[in-house]
Amino acid sequence: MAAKVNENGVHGLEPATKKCRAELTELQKFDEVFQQLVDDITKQGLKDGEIHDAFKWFKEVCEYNVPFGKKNRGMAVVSSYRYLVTEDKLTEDNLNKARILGWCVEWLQAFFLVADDIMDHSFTRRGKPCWYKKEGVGLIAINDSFFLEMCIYQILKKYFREETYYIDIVELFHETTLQTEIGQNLDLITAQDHVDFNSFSQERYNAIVKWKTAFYSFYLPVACAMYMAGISDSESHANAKTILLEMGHFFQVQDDYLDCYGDPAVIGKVGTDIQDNKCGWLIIQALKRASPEQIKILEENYACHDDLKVAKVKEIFNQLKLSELYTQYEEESYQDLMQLIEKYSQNLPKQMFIAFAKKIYKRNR
Ligand code: GPP
Ligand code: MG
Ligand code: MG
Ligand code: MG
Repeated sequence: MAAKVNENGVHGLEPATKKCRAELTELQKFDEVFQQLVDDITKQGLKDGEIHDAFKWFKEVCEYNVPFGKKNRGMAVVSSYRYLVTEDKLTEDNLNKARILGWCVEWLQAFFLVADDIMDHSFTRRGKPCWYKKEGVGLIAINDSFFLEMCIYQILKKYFREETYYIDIVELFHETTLQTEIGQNLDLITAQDHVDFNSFSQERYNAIVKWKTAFYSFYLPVACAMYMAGISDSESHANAKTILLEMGHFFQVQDDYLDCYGDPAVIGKVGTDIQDNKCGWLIIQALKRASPEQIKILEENYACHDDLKVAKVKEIFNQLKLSELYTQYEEESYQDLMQLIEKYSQNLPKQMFIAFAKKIYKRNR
């Protein structure tokens, strides 16, 4: 599979060389910050002979795992911040801080993904082998995942410790990590060993996606921007959360759909949800619609690392026209979200939420 994400240079970041600063896109400016952060994290360790080798390894961990994603989450910090403050606050210094916070979200994502790929027995991520699949890495990736988490707090301490909102942000990252771990647990315990469709329900599905995805992917980036903009009251945060958790729910439905129906060359990963016995959106919809005969076939073929069995499950999904159902759901979900934005944005800028939503609806990767 072509490593598409890497076509822009060694780190897959947008090239920014010949343009003057004013012409750089927001993404290029965001990308420019990354290498500095890697240097901040690794500079001291690389100079210390005793631990040099560890930091040489960690530098590669960061460069392999952090910068190759879509960067929607990281960029959302910057774009939300732009919506939340008045023009005079949009100084290069403040925008740079928002970019750094955005990269902290990307580091959090890398920490989760390195570990998630081990737990989900995945093969590829962002068009390349998963980190743990690389020769010489294996289960060292567990320690690397812990290291990626700690990078967040190194960065926050260096750039934000003098800010009034420092503790809010640190606590936000802690709380979000716990929430995601709760969701990951629900995802994993609902998928244990043998097929037991009795444990799969729409309610369980809703809980899994809220906790494993929505908090960290949607509420976190906007909450970072809100704290940076001086918005810390619980009502504003509760309103933002209501909207963003709904957006996160849709996003994970889409991830589950793409796991089966997405093009691996485009999404950068090969789906494993059927093999892994996941309580995903497709199987939940299938169980609501299948005949007793179809349920029997699903029971016999779900949760097996066997291509023929996976194909039989997909055949039932096709018979039940789940692809069409998804298209319909996407449309309805977008309309529902727009209504939620109308109702809950209140003092917060509606456009901030709409812009975020537009980035994720109708995506194919
Ligand atoms: C997405 O699930 C959720 C995560 C990546 C959170 C992982 C949380 C940890 C505490 C490790 P997924 O497995 O469907 O994502 P993907 O399809 O990208 O593998
Ligand atoms: Mg997972
Ligand atoms: Mg996974
Ligand atoms: Mg998935």
